[in-house]
Amino acid sequence: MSLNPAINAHLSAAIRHDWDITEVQALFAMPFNDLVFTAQSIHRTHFDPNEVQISSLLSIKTGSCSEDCGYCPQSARYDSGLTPEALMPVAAVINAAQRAKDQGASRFCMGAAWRQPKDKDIDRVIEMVQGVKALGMETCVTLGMLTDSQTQKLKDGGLDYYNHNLDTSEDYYSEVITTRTYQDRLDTLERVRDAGINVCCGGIVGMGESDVDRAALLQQLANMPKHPESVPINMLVQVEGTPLMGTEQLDPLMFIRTLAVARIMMPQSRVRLSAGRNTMSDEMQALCFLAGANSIFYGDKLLTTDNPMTDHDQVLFQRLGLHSGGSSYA
Ligand code: SAM
Ligand code: DTB
Ligand code: SF4
Repeated sequence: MSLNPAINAHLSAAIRHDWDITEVQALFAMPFNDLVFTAQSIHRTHFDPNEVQISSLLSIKTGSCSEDCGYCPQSARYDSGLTPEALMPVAAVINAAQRAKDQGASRFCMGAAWRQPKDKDIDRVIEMVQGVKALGMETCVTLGMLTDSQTQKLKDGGLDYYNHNLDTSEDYYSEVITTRTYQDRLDTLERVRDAGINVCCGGIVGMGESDVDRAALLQQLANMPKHPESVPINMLVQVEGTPLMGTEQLDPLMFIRTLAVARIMMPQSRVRLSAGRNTMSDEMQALCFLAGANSIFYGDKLLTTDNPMTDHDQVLFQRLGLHSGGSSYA
């Protein structure tokens, strides 16, 4: 059987960093079956197709954030009913990491509701990183914008991954966040990359963005000099009190297309089916894995909102014949 030449071209293509927006739009416009087939075929040339990397999240500092991200329940500007919490003690974080490891997570991601950390905060976060690493887990932190010296301290402290999302396209960014710029995000990402820390960078869909915004987000990620090792694709979790509450729901098939296009453009990255799983059916998640997602957030909570229960995920993995494992080092 001969393949459609358009599919064949993608299957034999080298790793690229020079995507044109029209090429990305053409991927999104493919017939659904052709798109998912192409993504799954590429996935299989780089990864075990039945293996999913498992990360667990913990909010180590919750709420009272000075930023105005329109999706976020942790902004001090919105009344989401959240109880703010100061930076956690190190021992409590390590206990939570041990529980996540016991449940099957290989990476522990610690998130703080900061615009940017203070230098004294970095010292405590490094103690957390070292304690979690001592359990044999990979570490990831997401703390907001970093200075050069903070980035270097995290690298020297042994941090494996830094999460910093672009969230959306450059054009749509200012519709969602006004207290920092897209360029601020790119600058922190460059610092993290230059320091030799693995990059975890993705975005959120379902925020009312257009088709071209989703294409431009993936173009921006894939045209970085090196692809992020992890690419979290979040479906907006709508939280009461935030400005984006009530946004029109994204077509679930468009979410799957976004994962598939990410897989095609960043063949060696871990593409993570991230926030939003709590409202997705098992069948929808199965299609996400078929489209090339091979990482999830696991554990009953994301940062402040609900995620599927661990026993439900364990049954889903059994039903799909999936197993956990792997790291995102390509
Ligand atoms: N404050 C730091 C920052 O913004 O970089 C780190 C924590 S922040 C909560 C991490 C990421 O969570 C955001 O960049 C965003 O992509 C994601 N996020 C926050 N609220 C979300 C929501 N309601 N739905 C989906 N993703 C969300
Ligand atoms: C990412 O891309 N998604 C995670 C993690 N990186 C930090 C956060 C999702 C947060 C969802 C809303 C909440 O639970 O507060
Ligand atoms: Fe603060 Fe991060 Fe939430 Fe924005 S996404 S309000 S920076 S915690």
